[in-house]
Amino acid sequence: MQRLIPTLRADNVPLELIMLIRTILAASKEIAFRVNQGALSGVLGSTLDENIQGETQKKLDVLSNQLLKDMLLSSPDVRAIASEEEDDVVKGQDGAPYIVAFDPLDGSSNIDINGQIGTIFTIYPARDDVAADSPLQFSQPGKNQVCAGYVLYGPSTLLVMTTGGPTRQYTLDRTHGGYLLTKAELSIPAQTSEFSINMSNFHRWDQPIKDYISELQAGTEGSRERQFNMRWNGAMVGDVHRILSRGGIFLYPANTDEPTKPGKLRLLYEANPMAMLVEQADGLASTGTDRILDIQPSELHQRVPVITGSKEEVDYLLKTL
Ligand code: P6P
Repeated sequence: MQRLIPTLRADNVPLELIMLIRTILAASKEIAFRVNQGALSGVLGSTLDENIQGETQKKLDVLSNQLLKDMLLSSPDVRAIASEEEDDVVKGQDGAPYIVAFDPLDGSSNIDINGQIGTIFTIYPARDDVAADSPLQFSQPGKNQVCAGYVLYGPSTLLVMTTGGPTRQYTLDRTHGGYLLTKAELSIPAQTSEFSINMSNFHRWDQPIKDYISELQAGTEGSRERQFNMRWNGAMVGDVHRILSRGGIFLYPANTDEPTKPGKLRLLYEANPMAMLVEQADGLASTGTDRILDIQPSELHQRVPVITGSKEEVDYLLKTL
């Protein structure tokens, strides 16, 4: 099996970007170790603090964020970073070529129940027309991303990543500590019989979304040509990985009773990287009205509704909205 670096070289990825990806993955290996140690590493449970999202921070959230922050800010290739766990942009090296945004541990409510969790990361070219630590560094549409990926801490530790070409999957080989290529080109089936949504919010959705989900529930007893099943991981990284692996449609719609909060998922370090991974694997990623990768961000921790996955199923829903 091929190791990671030769595949990046074969994809003509610039050396500075390869070095930056290696830095991110070095942090991921330390996080994977702590996650796998679980209660033995003393990092389960919550802190007494909240992040800017108003979410109680888990000890592993804080540890993962600090690991990534320390490693990235010491990289000569990083001009600035943004994190779900940081209120503001953090300045790196003046003149460095890239900026990095990340959700250090997505799905952290799964930590204490040994569920799937993951690190989501995205890399953009740094902007020379604004200050290194300006939030405007990250006000670039997702189509500007030069790399998007996640590390899924599950039964095996998987890296799923694209640098603009195919979405590839690598598995962490613990014997020698490297990521080995295990799927050269992920491709999402255009059709699916599996949907992914938090049904407890049903009463809060717009009517077209309610009608669509009710249609999936009815299956062949209604207007659809097949029966549907539902999966909800509570961690976007796990749900999107299932969709990249076998198809599906994932939805986190806006809740009508929260007009100032258009959905729960953050554009910069959740929706955009996942949208790039899905599109490079033949899927679609929309807010319901716009292609996610075309959105011009207006603020660092901006939230957006997300509908993503199997092309024909996403298209079918978008036509009803
Ligand atoms: P809910 C995790 O907190 C997250 O940001 C995503 O990873 C996940 O898809 C979603 O929130 C889960 O939200 O409302 O089901 O807890």
